[in-house]
Amino acid sequence: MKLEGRVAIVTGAGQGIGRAIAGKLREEGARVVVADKNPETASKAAADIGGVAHVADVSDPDQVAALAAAAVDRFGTVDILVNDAAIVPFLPWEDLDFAGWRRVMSVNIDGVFLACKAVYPHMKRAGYGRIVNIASNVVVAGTPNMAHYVAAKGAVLAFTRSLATEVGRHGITVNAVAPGLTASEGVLASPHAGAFDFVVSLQAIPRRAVPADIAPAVAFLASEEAGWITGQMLVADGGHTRH
Ligand code: NAD
Ligand code: 4PL
Repeated sequence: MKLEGRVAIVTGAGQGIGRAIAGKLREEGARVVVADKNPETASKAAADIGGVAHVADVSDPDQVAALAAAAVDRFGTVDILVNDAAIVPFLPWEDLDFAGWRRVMSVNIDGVFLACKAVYPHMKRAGYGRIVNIASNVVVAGTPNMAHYVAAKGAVLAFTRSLATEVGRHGITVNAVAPGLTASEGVLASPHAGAFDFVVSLQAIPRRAVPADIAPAVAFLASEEAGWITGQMLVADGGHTRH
C-alpha cells in the first residue's frame, strides 16, 4: 500500500469526487480525515470508508485552523492535504452578480489558501508533504455558465505552481488534478447534468466520468514515489482536453 502510515486531510469529502478520493487514500493505507461543511455526509462518508469525520467550512479561517489542529491532535501530523471542497455553480454570465462571484472565490480559492496555510507548519516540521489541489479542465476548455468558478480554478492552478516553488525545499510537493465533467452527486443534481452527451462526444474515451475515475490520479500525486513531480496539473478527463 502506497500511503501506509500517512495522515491525510481531504476537504469536501462528504460526497462526490472528494469522497472517492478519501476512500482511495484509505485503501492505500492512509489515515484519513473526512472534512466537509455538511455534518451528515461527513459522518456517513467517514463511517463508510473508515475515516474520521470533521465538520469545517473551508472559507472560514478559524474552522480550517481547527481542522488542521484536530488532525494533528488525533494522528500527530498531516502528510497529505487534498483541497477538493468547492461550489460548482451553473450560472450564465448575465445572471452572475458580485455577491455570487465573491462567494465562489471565498470557497474555491480562499479555502485552498487557508488549508495550505493551516497544514504547512506541520509539513515543514516533518520535511515532507503532499498537497493536491482539485482544479478542473474548465481552465483549458473555457466552459460557459460558470465564469466565477473558471476564474477561481485558474487561480488554483496558478497558486499551485507558485506554492510548489516556495515549499519544494522542505520536501513538499504541490500539484493539481483537473477532472472534466464527472457524475458526482452535486453535478447530477444540477443543470451541468444536461451537458454529458455533448462532453462525452468530445472525449477520447466516450463514456461518463465517475468519481472513481479521478481518485487514482490524486493517490499517485499524494504518494512518496511522486516526489519528483511538483507544480503540475494532471488532467483526468477521458481526453476531452489536451494541454
Ligand atoms: P459535489 O458538489 O458533489 O461535492 C462537493 C462537496 O464539497 C460537498 O460534500 C460539499 O458539502 C462540500 N463543500 C462545499 N463547500 C464547502 C465548504 N465551504 N467547506 C467544506 N466543504 C464544502 O462536488 P464534486 O462534483 O464532487 O466536486 C468536487 C471537486 O471536483 C470540486 O473541487 C470541483 O470543483 C471539482 N470538479 C468537479 C467536476 C465535476 O464535473 N463534478 C469537474 C471538475 C472539477
Ligand atoms: C467540462 O468542473 O470540467 C462542467 C462543472 N463541465 O464543473 C466542472 C466541465 C463542469 C467541467 C465542469
